[in-house]
Amino acid sequence: MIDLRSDTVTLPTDEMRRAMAAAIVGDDVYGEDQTINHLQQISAELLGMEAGLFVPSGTMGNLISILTHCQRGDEVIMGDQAHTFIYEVGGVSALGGIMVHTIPNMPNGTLALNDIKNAIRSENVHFPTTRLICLENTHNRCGGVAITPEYTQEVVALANKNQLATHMDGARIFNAAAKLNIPAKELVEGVDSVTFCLSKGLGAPVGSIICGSNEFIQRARKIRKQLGGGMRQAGILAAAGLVALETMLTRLSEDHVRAQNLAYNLKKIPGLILKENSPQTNMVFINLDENVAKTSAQIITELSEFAVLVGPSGQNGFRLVTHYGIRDEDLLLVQSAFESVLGRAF
Ligand code: TLP
Repeated sequence: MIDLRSDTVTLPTDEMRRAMAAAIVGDDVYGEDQTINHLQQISAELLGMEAGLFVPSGTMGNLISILTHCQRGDEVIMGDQAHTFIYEVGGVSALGGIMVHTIPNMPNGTLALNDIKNAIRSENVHFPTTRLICLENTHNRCGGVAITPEYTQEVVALANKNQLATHMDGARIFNAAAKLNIPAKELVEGVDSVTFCLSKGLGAPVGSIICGSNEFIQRARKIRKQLGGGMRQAGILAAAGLVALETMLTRLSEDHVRAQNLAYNLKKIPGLILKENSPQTNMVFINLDENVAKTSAQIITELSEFAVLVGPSGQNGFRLVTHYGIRDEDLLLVQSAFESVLGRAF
């Protein structure tokens, strides 16, 4: 199978499996797992923050972060295309009683500063209290686009001026760093908390890290426990995360090049329209043109008969995500699978 549905499908490398088997572990609820402590420390250093916290998933990382920043009835401002708004099962509202105030994401993944300003509540007995602004980098639904540090700094300045906190869903922050060719810490300077994922393009089987100040992470640790996310000898998992940080960061730009090559091949096929400015990093977004007599769902099913798996995007489109499990020779097979399926579709 050539699996382009997501970079979450990556399997642990042999080196990760060896590290997992050899990991020194302890009870992490007591803070005694050396491997987790090491991973948290390395992660915090990479992101230029004081402390880190190992959590099972990106979804839980965002949830814990937002619950740590906000009280029940508080409001968080985020984009209407944010992963946290669309794909995290409404957890912040269901579990935290937190209001989500969405404003439109610009096509480049940012939020217009004016829209943020207008969304911040003034002091009034009727209003919820605005507490937090969330950004996402790279921005998944906006095409995997990297958000620049200059933009993030502007949002941080606006947040500071209004005594608001900022959280970055940095599930793919290292893809953004690779794309912009800068250290990841520059992308979160001044941000109060960030979640990044080890189990996407970095290939670890499980886990994400929240980074923030010592005080923030101490409170986040308690909320992780409250949600049932306090794990015991999870250094077994953290060991793979350490290998991910040691070995996978420098190769992410290979995925970006493969996404470019894939897009170049596919856009030549009649019936496919590459989304404007795609790809930005490791995600290719393609739509069907209106002359194609099949739905994208039918095409996805037919592609699977050629051992090619792609994800849906919107009503009539696809998302193809490159990762270290995709090799150069796979790209031609994907192209010919699309040609075969679309050749029968007019
Ligand atoms: N995204 C997944 C799906 O949930 C859509 C994917 O295949 O892209 N933030 C961002 C920006 C994400 O893209 C994801 C996963 C998460 C958070 C959640 O991470 P997990 O899946 O570890 O909970």
